[in-house]
Amino acid sequence: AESEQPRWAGFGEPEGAVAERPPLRIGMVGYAFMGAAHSQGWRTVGRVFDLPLRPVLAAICGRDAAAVHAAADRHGWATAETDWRDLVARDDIDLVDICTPGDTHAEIALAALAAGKHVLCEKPLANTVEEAEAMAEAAATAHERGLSAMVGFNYRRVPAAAFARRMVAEGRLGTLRHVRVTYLQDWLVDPSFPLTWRLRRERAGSGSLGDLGAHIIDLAQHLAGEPLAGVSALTETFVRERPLAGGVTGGLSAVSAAGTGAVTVDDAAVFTGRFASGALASFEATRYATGRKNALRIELNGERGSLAFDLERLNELSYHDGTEPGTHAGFRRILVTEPDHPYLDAWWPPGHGLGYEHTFVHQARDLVHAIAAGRTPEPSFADGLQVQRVLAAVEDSARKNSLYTPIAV
Ligand code: SOE
Repeated sequence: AESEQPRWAGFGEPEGAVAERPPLRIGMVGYAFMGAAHSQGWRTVGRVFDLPLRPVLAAICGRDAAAVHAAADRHGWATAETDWRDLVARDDIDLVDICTPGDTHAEIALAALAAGKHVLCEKPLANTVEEAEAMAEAAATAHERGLSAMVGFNYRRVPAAAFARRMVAEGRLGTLRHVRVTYLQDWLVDPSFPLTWRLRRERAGSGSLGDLGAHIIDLAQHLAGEPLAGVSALTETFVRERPLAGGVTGGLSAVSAAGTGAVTVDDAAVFTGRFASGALASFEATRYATGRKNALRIELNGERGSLAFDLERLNELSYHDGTEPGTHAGFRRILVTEPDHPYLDAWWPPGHGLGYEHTFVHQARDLVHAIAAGRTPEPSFADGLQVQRVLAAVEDSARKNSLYTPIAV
């Protein structure tokens, strides 16, 4: 419910009888980077937003007993499990939150839905289209039993990105002509960075493409309000051998090495696409953009105006109103921190700004509302499957190289 007055970060009077809200008991699988981010989301969401259910951090799960107990203690989970099957079998868990590498998403999600749990699954939904199809089908069936399943494309939940969606839907850009997206990181530039699970196809499905490309495919389609109709792609693996990671499999953590192993995923993907409406799109996903840390940038150009967003300046949106006289027109900065902007009525006063972690709070908020209302959450497993199909099309196009025309020397 939207309050008439903003309640800065829960400082106002909560609406309704808080004590009477039924609990939503969460069991989370995985406790590395995404596990920490989701924990922040679940821990914070009920303090900031008025929710119909009360999230409870019931159990966290990971294979290493000592590490998972330490994670439970650090992130505020009541209990710990070392086998996800035990977590899924518990009747005091209502929702299973999957924060593991892609090779386990399908198995855990299918078991959780079959056991009557709601599911939140990290992106990309799966490692293959076949797995994603099974997951989307199971989610659709489970929905008839009152269960909700959501995929974690958290960048939709940056207030500026959500506001950009609203502006496009209002028609402020008119007919879209261009969608230009890049997602640039640089943590693989050093060739001595070890071979972590993200660099192995059997664990991660693909490389920059599934990790970063999935985000920008989802965001581009979400902002444009329509799916891609086709793609043409190039992918590359720049460093094909890397030191073996000794023991630790953390995605971004440097660890000691013993020998080398083959990188079996793409390091970078560059592709173009066409929306059904005819708008053209370009995409770049790489971990080799020296100096770029988490630069997700998107620009949309339409007949009536343009919008640009940069995740490294995530409280801002750049907007050009093409209907203004040329003498006065130009890109202007909208500071997306007003209570009337998405999610911001519950946070801090204008200008105080949010960050990366708040996207996980908003994701939790939206999922709790969908569960309470019996609605299919967005992005749904069907949306995750559609992104998986785009990822597969990109790989297929890159493999065939069919539209790539070499220049004569
Ligand atoms: C690593 O490249 C990573 O953590 C991704 O896996 C996340 O999805 C992205 O949000 C930030 O970078």
